[in-house]
Amino acid sequence: LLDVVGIGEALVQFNPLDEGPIRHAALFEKHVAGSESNVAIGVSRLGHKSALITKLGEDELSRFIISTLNGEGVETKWIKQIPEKNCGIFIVQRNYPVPGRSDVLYYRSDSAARLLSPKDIREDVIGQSKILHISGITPALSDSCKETAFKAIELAHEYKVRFSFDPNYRRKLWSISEARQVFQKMASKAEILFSGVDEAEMILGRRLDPEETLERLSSLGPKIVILKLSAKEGLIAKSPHGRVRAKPYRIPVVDAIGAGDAMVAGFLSGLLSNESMGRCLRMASACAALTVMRKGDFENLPTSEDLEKFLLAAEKGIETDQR
Ligand code: KDG
Repeated sequence: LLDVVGIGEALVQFNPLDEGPIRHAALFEKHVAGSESNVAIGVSRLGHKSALITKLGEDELSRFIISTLNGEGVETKWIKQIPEKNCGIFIVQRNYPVPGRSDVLYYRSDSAARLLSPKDIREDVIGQSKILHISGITPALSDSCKETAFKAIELAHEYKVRFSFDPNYRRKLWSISEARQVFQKMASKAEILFSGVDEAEMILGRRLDPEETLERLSSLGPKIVILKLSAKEGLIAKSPHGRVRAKPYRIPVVDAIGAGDAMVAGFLSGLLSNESMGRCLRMASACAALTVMRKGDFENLPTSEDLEKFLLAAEKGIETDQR
């Protein structure tokens, strides 16, 4: 039995030691990244069983991804390796040109993951999972990736598997108008929907206040909606148990990439452990805070024990206010 199965591209991230324009960066750290891969690692660290379905090459970087996932306890046996393809990679540019923001340069247009097709989705794998998680990055990769996502969602419905969706809009992969239609469709099929304020605007067609945004998003279908407000405002959520809010933890930000996935992992872990909505949001917020404190999307994701220590310390007010 699986707690969470993710479907999407795992990539290698090169993150420079220096901030500023990439053309002047000389030394890089190499990390495993990719939205669903981050979520799969995150929930595994928190004690749940997860798997990633994707395609990779047989190149050294693809091997690096597989061994990292294995090392993190993520099931990799359904990952297919295509001999003539490579994995995708991306390079992070931190704090330039906008201080406090990271930008990315993608080298993924011919990656193995673009070849994912509905045939790669096994009914028994979806059927044995409690949660199917897919980000809006997967349908942006290719038509066959889009079909794959919808095939998996259809199976999830058939088997009463909870579908968790995070639009994760990536403007370098597709236009707002292309993404909007797909997001609306995926959001309406989701049981758990994570959304940023801009993504909610894309889905709803206009910007509304947070309360109304939550209301409208949940009227599309999802039982649980988590709205990511700004880094200063934190998270609010609506579920059949009511509305809850979590303030963000104040921590020094090194690289914000991966925060959304960490949040998803923390939230889903709370949900899988039948925690209250308030506690699920605090777990989500804590995972996001920890991950942005260093480079790499997943390395700082906590184990349950470390998460507990973080939450306890935060409760006692042991925070560094450096943001
Ligand atoms: O959420 C973080 C991911 O966006 C990052 O790891 C890379 O998957 C990625 C993407 O497509 O941007």
